[in-house]
Amino acid sequence: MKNKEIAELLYDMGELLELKGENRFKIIAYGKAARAVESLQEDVEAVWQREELDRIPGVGRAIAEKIAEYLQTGRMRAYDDLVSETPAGQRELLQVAGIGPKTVALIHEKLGVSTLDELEAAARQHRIRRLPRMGPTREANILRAVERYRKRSSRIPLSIAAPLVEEIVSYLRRIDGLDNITPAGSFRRGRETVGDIDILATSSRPQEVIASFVRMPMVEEVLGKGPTKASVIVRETVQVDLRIVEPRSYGTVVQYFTGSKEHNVKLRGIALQRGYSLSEYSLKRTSTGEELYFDREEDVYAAIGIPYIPPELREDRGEVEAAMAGRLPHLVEQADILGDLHVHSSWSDGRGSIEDLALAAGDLGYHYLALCDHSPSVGIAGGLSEERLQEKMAAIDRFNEAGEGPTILKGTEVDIRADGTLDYPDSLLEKCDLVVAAIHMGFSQKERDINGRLIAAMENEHVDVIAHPTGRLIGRREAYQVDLQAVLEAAARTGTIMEINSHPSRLDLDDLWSRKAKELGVDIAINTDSHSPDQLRLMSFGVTVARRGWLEPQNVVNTLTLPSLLDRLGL
Ligand code: DGT
Ligand code: CA
Ligand code: CA
Repeated sequence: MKNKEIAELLYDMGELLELKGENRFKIIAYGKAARAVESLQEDVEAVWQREELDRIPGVGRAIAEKIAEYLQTGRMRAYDDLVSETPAGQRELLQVAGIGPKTVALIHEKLGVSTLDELEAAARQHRIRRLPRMGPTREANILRAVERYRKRSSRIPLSIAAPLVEEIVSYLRRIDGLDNITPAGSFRRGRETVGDIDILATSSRPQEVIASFVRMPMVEEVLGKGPTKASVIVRETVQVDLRIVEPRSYGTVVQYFTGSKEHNVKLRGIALQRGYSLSEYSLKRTSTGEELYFDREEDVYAAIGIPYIPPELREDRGEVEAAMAGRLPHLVEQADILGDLHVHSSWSDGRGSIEDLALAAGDLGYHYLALCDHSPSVGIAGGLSEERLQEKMAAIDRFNEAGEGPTILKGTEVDIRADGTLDYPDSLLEKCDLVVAAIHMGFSQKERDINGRLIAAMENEHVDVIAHPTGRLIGRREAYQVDLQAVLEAAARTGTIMEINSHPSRLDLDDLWSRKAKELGVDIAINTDSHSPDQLRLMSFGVTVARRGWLEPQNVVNTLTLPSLLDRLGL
């Protein structure tokens, strides 16, 4: 349904016209039309098909034509013209909360301010407060709004979003009268960063749920609040939208707000071909106008006649076509994971003993766990000398002989030195059950050198896995210069396993490269790189990346049973 999209466009038109100093009636007409389209009870596209756009109260002839143009061509020339006439800086100023066309025009005329930076400088120098209708309070508010706008334009990493979602959802679940609840949007699809957090719920007492939501202790600002929805800011910059929806439409609403927008466009197209118009409220038979309601998302896909598409795939990357052809992958699940092949212990910089880690792994139902502590070069992380590694291997043998709990594999995370050699001699690596190799230093080398290091490591017959292949830390450190295509081809050639590192700050390989690995026939290990027993639970983030990369259990080595894994490792 394009109602919201068109309403936004009309609101923007009104603002841009006002900024331009256009005729007041024209400006008012756009605002009125925007509200009319926004509150329309049916799909604006259906009204257009009946050629009744100009019969919507508040929508005149001229605006009706523009809406029709947009529905037909996907563009509105009048809007495009206005946008190109308005300086980009001024358009950005309109996006700052509390700043409208009047203010933008005023500060431009009186202070020559036409960009965000100039506005911030003017506010800091107290030049805003002296303008008519301004004053110190307004000036301070503008400054805060600018700061918030700046922070808000950056996306929120999963490492921040995930615990917040968990906290908010468990808070809301405790409210009386709350029935269903689910996160939707990019969070549900498992994207590595989210723009904002969308939560959907059903309740017999929506008003009370909304009231409790905006009163949560973590809420710092309420952006908007209505009878069935509210938006708040938590942790300074994170926007959370809650919608309470009708139980009978829960399935279509969850489908709609899970997105992605591109997936939904594709799906609606397929629905139309099959005689249905799909909206967030219902699936309507176009021939009879009969509306079908679904309280379960699975039933929406079934009614359209295609298999259920898991949220992680809904990015319009071929999933709708695959579903129609009956070729959706059988995505790997957390329950398929039988062990973790990259875990640190208190022998190096981890916090758990062999026993602690084995216990935690047992709780997760794992069959095996590879303890991969650092090698000597990584001195700050307590890298083990050759002697210490031998001692640790003996300790693991003693633990396994006792025979309680998962099997501990004797591993190492050996550093790939700047010259591409490994930080332990082959004679020692040979004694390990599992050798994980990774780059920890020399990040600024040229791509050719980095690739040379990784490929040299992969060519060593003892190296089984390359850990966190790009070295990125989301939001903190860019990947080193690496040609992953060439690295993955080398992995295919040498039979080296590539890691999906599950730490929410790493997620490395990412979804797209994981999918590329699968296409090239490269095996994946989903590992946590845990530094304490509780971090073993981070596995779910890696599984999500794998699912977004279309991986199936057979692509992931740590879904193998212990004997098959040992076989794969040549043991
Ligand atoms: P984000 O928040 O930028 O990480 O991405 P999303 O996907 O969570 O997007 P958001 O929060 O703007 O909206 C949530 C979902 O709602 C989105 O994935 C699909 C649906 N949606 C929102 N606006 C539109 C729209 O204008 N058209 C369509 N088809 N779907 C929309
Ligand atoms: Ca979102
Ligand atoms: Ca949203």
